[in-house]
Amino acid sequence: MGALAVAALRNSAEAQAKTPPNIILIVADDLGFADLGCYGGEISTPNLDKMASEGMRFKQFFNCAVCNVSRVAMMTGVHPRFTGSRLLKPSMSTLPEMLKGVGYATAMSGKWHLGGEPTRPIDRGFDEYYGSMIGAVNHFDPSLPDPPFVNHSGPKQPFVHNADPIKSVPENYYVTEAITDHAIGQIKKFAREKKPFFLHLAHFAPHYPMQALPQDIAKYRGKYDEGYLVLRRRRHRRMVELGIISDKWALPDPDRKLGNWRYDLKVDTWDSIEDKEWEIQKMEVYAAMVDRMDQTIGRVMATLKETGIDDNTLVIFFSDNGGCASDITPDAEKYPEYRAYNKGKNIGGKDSYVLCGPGWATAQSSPFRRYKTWTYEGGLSTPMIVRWKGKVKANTITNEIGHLIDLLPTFMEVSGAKYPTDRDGTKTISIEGKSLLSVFKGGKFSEERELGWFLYGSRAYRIGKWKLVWGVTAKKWELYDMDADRTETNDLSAKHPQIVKKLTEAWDVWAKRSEVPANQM
Ligand SMILES: [Ca+2]
Repeated sequence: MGALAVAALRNSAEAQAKTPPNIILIVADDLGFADLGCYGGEISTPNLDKMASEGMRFKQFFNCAVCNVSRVAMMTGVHPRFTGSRLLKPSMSTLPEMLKGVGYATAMSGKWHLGGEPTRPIDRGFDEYYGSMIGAVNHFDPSLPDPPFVNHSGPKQPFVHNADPIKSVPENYYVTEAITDHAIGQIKKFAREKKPFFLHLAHFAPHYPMQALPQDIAKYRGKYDEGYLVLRRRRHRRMVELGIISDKWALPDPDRKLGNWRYDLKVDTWDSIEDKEWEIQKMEVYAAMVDRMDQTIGRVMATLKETGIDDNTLVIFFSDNGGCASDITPDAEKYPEYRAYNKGKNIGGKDSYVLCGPGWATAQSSPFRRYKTWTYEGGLSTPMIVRWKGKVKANTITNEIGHLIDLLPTFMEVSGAKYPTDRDGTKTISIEGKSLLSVFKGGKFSEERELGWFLYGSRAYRIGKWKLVWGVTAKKWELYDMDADRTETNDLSAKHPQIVKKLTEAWDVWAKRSEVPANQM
């Protein structure tokens, strides 16, 4: 081959390398660490499993333990700031705002949960939005209000297409399918226009209410009759076999209720439950919701192939927090109303409204302690799948530590975008995440990761293998060696006071920077 031919080849390779990839960010809502097949679950998720087999799975990827806090971290590349009425602040630039700076088209389908005007998706960088801006919807009709025993705050008309309220939905509507249809429409449009794009597909599944299509529920009838502890153990074993977790870590029993707080809930023994059918149905419907989400992700992946953009599209999937224990328990004031509302109804149908509860949440977040809102691993660990053909090696599992705040610097690096130093005259907060691109390519971080968490009085701080954690009702610092004991069963705080001191001081600095209210520090 002549020098000119070599140069031409090189130029073409460089040109290709310089074409920024399309980015699709798919987020599940309240999906636990152990739900997907490729993370040890028994729920049928062939499309996500395929994505994993064609890409990379993270063992240690972290969110912020609850919906809206995770979403602001994911969108901005910085740890949330906990003061003020809005999490998304003028001093924070967003993923779509940044990517538009290098010519990306942007669209979002699904759950926003970062407020109405002036922080709607269309105010904060998305050219196109279809979905609901509040935290939970009726999956068969997002235009319906909450039943009287739950209350999701947010804008008055949260269900919109761009700025226009949607007042009703067609027959046979199901939100998981509808937001997927919207996302696929956007992908096809972008592919025709040959523009790089950023698409955020934010599922409402499997967040409560437990509502799913009858044909999907039918697949799971009878699968959960043995109860949540059997499921927690079964998933644990499967995760060990898959190499997702270490067999050296003990599988703890569910945490005991330590105080009166709405997310500290008692997990009853299976034998003690009288109305087992009621319990079982919750998980059957939950599994069906995850199953349908996976089916629709299959449609998205097929669209990438059909439109010929499969090779240059980076697809990422994760969950915004661990399994959700939220429940209206028999001792709650609203319990009679809750049960009366669902009486005689087809559980999982449009007219029912059921929460999954703490028992199943401990199985969803197997093998870890606690669940959504807690800073133990069950609250803030998520499956994380990255697929980027030719860039991310197929069927790999990394043990590197990643966090939602890493997405923005990662997308900067892959797109060549610059992080704005100011937004409309407001100086922006400097990025706190690290690009994951080297990890995607099989590398390791050269320095120990350092990450902090705060939520509803729970706290945590991680430096390298050490994690310091404070449960809101445990009210003390616990120290764990995450290499030896990621299931947080062997508290080493008494043995290593110097490490506790170092991490406590680091948490204090982090908490000040993150504007944790002084009375909670
Ligand atoms: Ca969530």
